[in-house]
Amino acid sequence: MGRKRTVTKLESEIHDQKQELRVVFDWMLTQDINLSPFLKASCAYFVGCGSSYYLAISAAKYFTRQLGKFAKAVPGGEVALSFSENVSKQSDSSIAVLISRSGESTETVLAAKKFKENGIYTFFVTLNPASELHNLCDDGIVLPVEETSIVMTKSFTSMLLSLFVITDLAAKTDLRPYKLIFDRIDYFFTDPSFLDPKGFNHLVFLGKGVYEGVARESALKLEEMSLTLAEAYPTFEYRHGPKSLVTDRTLMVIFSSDDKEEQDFVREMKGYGATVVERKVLDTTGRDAFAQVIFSQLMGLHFAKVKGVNPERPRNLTRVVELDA
Ligand code: F1P
Repeated sequence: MGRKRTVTKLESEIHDQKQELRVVFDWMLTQDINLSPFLKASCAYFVGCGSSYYLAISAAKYFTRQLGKFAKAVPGGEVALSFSENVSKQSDSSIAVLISRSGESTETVLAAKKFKENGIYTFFVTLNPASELHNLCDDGIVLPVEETSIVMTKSFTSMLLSLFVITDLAAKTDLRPYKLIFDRIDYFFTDPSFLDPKGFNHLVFLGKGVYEGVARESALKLEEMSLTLAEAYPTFEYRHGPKSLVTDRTLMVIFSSDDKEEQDFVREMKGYGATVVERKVLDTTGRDAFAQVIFSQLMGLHFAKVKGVNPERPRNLTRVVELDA
């Protein structure tokens, strides 16, 4: 009889999402979030580092889509150290949304301080109630999610979901489509073991609109978990140069719809020899983006396993990047 394989912390955090995302959604609806700063703001900055920055990209695009307001995602370090290049002087009527699992990433904390010094309203999203970000910001939410791994998985999906829900509450959008997404949760857990990492030497993730952040986070998952170099672009940017790299050893994952433009793009890439995996979007607004990244998290685990890399211990990486002040 074979020995039973133990499920690692990281694996269970990934699989927890099947139930926990629903819990986060229901919890969000019980929160009495003050939406007026979001409604009053003429523009919104979504700020974070690493995975939290990538989710900021998707959150900003969803915000613009649903509320029609300008929104920009900026890495924490850019706000902290290059403020005037990133934040307009006419920003006093904007809102800054600071995103951080730990609430302690130095650059995100410094960014919050900069926004405050410049009279900009700050709202945090974190998992850590005892964090500096929580103390600093004007308002925010601490999600009821625990994650101990170095690599961010359910913190990414739940923080992105929470920002989608806030946006939808502010826009007074119908929330019923979330139910359809949860009903189809198994789709996001598609087993990626049909992909043989040894068959490829070039890995690309692409997504347009709200899915750009998902593509970028997907590449980061492959890098952190399996030490595989991966590229990510907004889908149609890939035609403008990077496609020169495509060969029959390219694996391309595209978060795509059946739109003619995207299907033409897929055909073109297949024509260059790429193996294209299409992850079909399930909602025309992009609100399923929070869950689409789960496939890439599973890919990270799978690639790590085949390559003999420990996904729990990404090389050189710590759970939080804290810099000396
Ligand atoms: C963000 C982050 C992660 C990265 C690593 C270090 O942290 O950069 O994206 O994977 O865990 O921290 P946080 O500000 O969201 O806590």
